[in-house]
Amino acid sequence: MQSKGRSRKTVLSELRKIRERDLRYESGRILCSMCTAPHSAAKIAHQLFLCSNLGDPGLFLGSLRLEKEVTKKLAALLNGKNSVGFIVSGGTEANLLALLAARNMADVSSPEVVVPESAHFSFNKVCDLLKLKMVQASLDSSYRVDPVSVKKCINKNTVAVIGTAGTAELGAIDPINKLSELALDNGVYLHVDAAFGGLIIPFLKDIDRDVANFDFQLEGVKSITVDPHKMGMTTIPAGGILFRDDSFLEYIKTETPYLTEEFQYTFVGTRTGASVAATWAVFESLGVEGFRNTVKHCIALTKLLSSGLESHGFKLVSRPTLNIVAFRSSNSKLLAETLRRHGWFVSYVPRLDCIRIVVMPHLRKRHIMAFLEDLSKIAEEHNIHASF
Ligand code: 0PR
Repeated sequence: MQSKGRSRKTVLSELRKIRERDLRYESGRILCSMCTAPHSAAKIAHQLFLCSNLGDPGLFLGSLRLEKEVTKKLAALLNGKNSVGFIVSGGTEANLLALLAARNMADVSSPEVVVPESAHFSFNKVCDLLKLKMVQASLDSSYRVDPVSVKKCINKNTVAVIGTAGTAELGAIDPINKLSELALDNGVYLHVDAAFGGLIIPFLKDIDRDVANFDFQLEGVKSITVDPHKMGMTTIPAGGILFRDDSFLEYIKTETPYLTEEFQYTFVGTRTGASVAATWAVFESLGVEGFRNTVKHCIALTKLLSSGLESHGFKLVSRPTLNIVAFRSSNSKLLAETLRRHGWFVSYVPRLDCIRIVVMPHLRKRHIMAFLEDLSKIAEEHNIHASF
């Protein structure tokens, strides 16, 4: 650090310059992210609550009220009549809290968790931290976890089964109803990772899609991850964890002797109320109708993109259920790298040897059309074939 401070003007102008190096969602070039540009009301709300710390909620009663209201709204969307929860740092922390509850409730000496092969990598971190043995269940031909494989993985050490409603790689929805039956039959905890899908699936039935139950309507579901900082269009950090009822909180609480509240339930101590206020602002501004329209927009663009890819001869890995499109070419890794060099940021998924595109609300029809045009040019120039 330099000995004397610089003027506010110089500091901020330097920051503005540095920010030019960050990509902007509005450019339409970010095709690999599950985050998006925050809603305009979210940006203002975030600023308004910049000083709020939900780690010591007794000082920030307004922010605490907003967190309660936001989690209540999320719970209502996911049919959790008695659900309680928190807005946390992200899906990773939400998954951590769920498995912490499951592990502490079960109290077995060598705990194991059954995790689909398609589960998000946050479970690797969580299992490592919580010293849980991760047992992988295999997938069926549509990349959903196979309940027969899950059943085989369950034994006396199993403390939880994980299902994903909207996998990170393909947007696939596991058969949560089957997992719920298995969980109930075997007396194990079922956690649903709907970090991405939780703010899409509830609005799909209003479009033209019939998606099976994945939420608290199913008795076996004990907790759900649902992240406002993904399809919730709020500011980062805003992950969400919901438990079926408040009895689960007993297993994740930590005493905080000298704070304004007696216990803390999140992993992170000092945590912002700003993104909670931002989430509240988005929910109030959009309502169900606004979310439905956003989901409609993303699904329409997903269709445009997948049919465009198919008409160029590319093969889809699977028919998109949500707003994620995955496709293959004769050299998907090279194609992804080359696209990035041309300013199109797509993901390459090694496990499936494919390119993944997440069709988020910041994308417009013109971005999809421009991408498809560049894609075929780039593929041709580099001798990469759509069909192979
Ligand atoms: N569960 C699922 C199903 C997820 O998709 C993710 C993140 C998580 C849990 C973990 O959530 P946090 O990252 O909030 O802790 N999925 C995205 C992904 O891996 C995260 C992401 C977001 C990646 C923006 C890139 C990016 O630009 O694709």
